[in-house]
Parts: sequence; C-alpha cells; structure tokens
Amino acid sequence: MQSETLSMNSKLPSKKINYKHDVAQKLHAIMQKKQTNLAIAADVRTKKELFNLIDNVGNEICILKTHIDIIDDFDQDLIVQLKQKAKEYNFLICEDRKFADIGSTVQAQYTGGVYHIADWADIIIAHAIAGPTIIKALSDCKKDCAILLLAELSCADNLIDATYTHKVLEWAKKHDDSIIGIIAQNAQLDHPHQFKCTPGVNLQQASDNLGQQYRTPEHVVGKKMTDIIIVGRGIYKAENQKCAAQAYRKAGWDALESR
Ligand code: 5BU
Repeated sequence: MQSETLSMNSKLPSKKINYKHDVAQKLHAIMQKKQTNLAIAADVRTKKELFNLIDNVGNEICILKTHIDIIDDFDQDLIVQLKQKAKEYNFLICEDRKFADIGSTVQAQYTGGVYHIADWADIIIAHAIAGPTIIKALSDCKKDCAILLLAELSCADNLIDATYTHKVLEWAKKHDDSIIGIIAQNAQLDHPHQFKCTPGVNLQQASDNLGQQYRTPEHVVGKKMTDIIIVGRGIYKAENQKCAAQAYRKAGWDALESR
C-alpha cells in the first residue's frame, strides 16, 4: 500500500511517493531526474528515422511511445538497439498496441507474433471495450506488466461516452497493481499514484485533416490535470526535432510546476 495520500499535483519533483508498481516508480524517478513530463509518439516509418529521432529527443523525454507495427524495416536488431537507447537516455518504452480483444487473443498478441511486445515494452496501452478480463489476461502473461488504460480518445466523433469513461476510471483504480495510469483528455484520475497521459497535444495546430484534435501543453497540464503529454508530429515533423522537443518539454514541465 502507498504510504501517503497526496494531491493530484503529486508528480512534482519535490514529492516522495511510494508507488505500488515498479514501472510507475521508475517513471516518477525519470521525470524527476530529467525534469520532463514529455512522451514522444515516435510514429516514424524506418529504423533510421527512429534512431535519429531518439538521438535528437532522448534527453528531453520520459517515455518513448511506439507503434511498432508501422516500422517498415522492423527486425530484432531494432529491439536490441531500442533497449540500449532507452538505457543510454533513461526513458521508458511504451508500445501503443491498444489491445482490445478477448483474453486469449490479447495474450497471443502481447507475447507472440513478430514483435514479442512482452519482451521489451515497459508499458502497454489497452482498450477497456472487452471488459476487465483484458487486465487479467495481460498481467497473467507478465507479472510486472504495466498498463495504461484508455479512458478517452482525442479524435473527433469517437464513440466513447461518459459512462464508458467512468467504468474505465473505476477499473483503473481497482487494478492499480498493473494499471499505472490512463490515457485521457478531460477525465480526472481518481487515484493519486497513477498517471494521466494525454495525446492530441500540439503547440501550433488545432487539428489535422483526419479528425485528430489538439490542445496545448498548458491547457492539458494546467487545466485538465494531465501528468504526461504525448506529442508526435509536433516534434518528429519539426525542422529541428531537438528544439521542438525542448519547447514541448519546457511547456509541459512549467505547466506541471505552476499548477
Ligand atoms: P500526433 O502526431 O501528436 O497527433 O500523434 C499522437 C499519437 O498519440 C499517435 O501515436 C496516436 O496513435 C496516439 N493517440 C492519439 O493521438 N489519440 C488518442 O486518443 C490515443 C492515442 Br489513445
């Protein structure tokens, strides 16, 4: 059990927290040490682009989020190198597989196939649409499995409603031995020792032409109590990825410190 009850602002560097999950503890330590609440959505298409991006932004991030199945030249060497880079720059790897099937299938997707996600991902993302057994199914594969449960989507006209989100928050709180946080927009975490992570963050754009909706780091961290901002194109498509990552990191961290 946690040793103290803390406010929603407990992710600040000065606070000492005993997290229930090792990965949550590690994440908090990385955030403190590197002074960052920035996760990069590394949605690039080749190994070369991925490692180039990591070398540009590695010092600015606490999490690198992958969609491993969009990398054209994926191979086992990518995983070996990715793990080395995670160690070198001190970040966690989150695979955004958005598991969403029956228990038996998600177990196979998590551990098998080409990607063997369970072997290398520190954190995985899961939908709650199939019910809470998905949490048990994933945790049964790997004892220290750390899940971010998807409570809300950033895209326009998605079908998630308030009742659905409410259930997700309930399950996240109940299963805090494996769920380290939620992916959400407006929903508020009902647990002081989990992380609220928010994608759909951009300093320049309000949307793309395929339904994505953006808000600023100041808005989601300052007003929506997000702990970690997830930024993709705002950084990897920038002319200078390093400068862009520094700008998002500063905006995110300043907002966290001043809320
Ligand atoms: P962008 O380039 O900053 O728009 O990328 C956002 C990333 O976050 C991308 O990898 C999406 O798959 C991911 N994402 C999202 O955009 N919105 C959501 O609600 C969820 C994930 Br959940």
